[in-house]
Amino acid sequence: DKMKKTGKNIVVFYGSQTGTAEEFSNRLSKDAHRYGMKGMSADPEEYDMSELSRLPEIENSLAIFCMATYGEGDPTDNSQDFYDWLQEGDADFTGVKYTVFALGNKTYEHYNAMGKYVDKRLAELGAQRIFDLGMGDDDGNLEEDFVSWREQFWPAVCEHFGVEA
Ligand code: FMN
Repeated sequence: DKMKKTGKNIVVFYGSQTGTAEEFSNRLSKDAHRYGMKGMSADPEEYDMSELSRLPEIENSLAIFCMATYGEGDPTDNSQDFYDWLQEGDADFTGVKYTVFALGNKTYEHYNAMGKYVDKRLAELGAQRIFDLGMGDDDGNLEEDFVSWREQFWPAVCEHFGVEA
């Protein structure tokens, strides 16, 4: 049944200013429990991001990034350090499996710039994208964008890990 333990770990990071990305992150970590996976929602400011590539169970782990964009395509305050560190380019994400859900608003010039950046940059730094970038648009229906991404995401994760959906 769905409550059996799979030994898979999901950590969901949120770059959030007014709480939406954090809420999505919390929902995804709760979802994980329903699939028998460990789930944890985390503030990148309070997590040693360099730990990610050193996780002992890296092949059984997945990092999800719910990233909002502000200003001129800028990160949120709580993801600024993470962003700066990614830009420096000496981080190594080899072996890290990930996916990104971007939160933004298409009326801005730099639509979902932060989500797009993280999605692209992690791949450049050696991480393995296991599901396509989700684009959430606050000008349309952000909740619907999130729900439809999430509905496709979970079966893909289960298939990737070889666990029952
Ligand atoms: N969305 C974009 O795609 N690009 C932007 O440059 C951008 N700038 C914003 C600036 C302000 C002042 C505000 C209020 C929103 C902006 N947005 C932009 C939209 C937010 O990213 C979107 O509302 C998101 O859902 C907020 O997530 P949060 O509640 O987790 O902070």
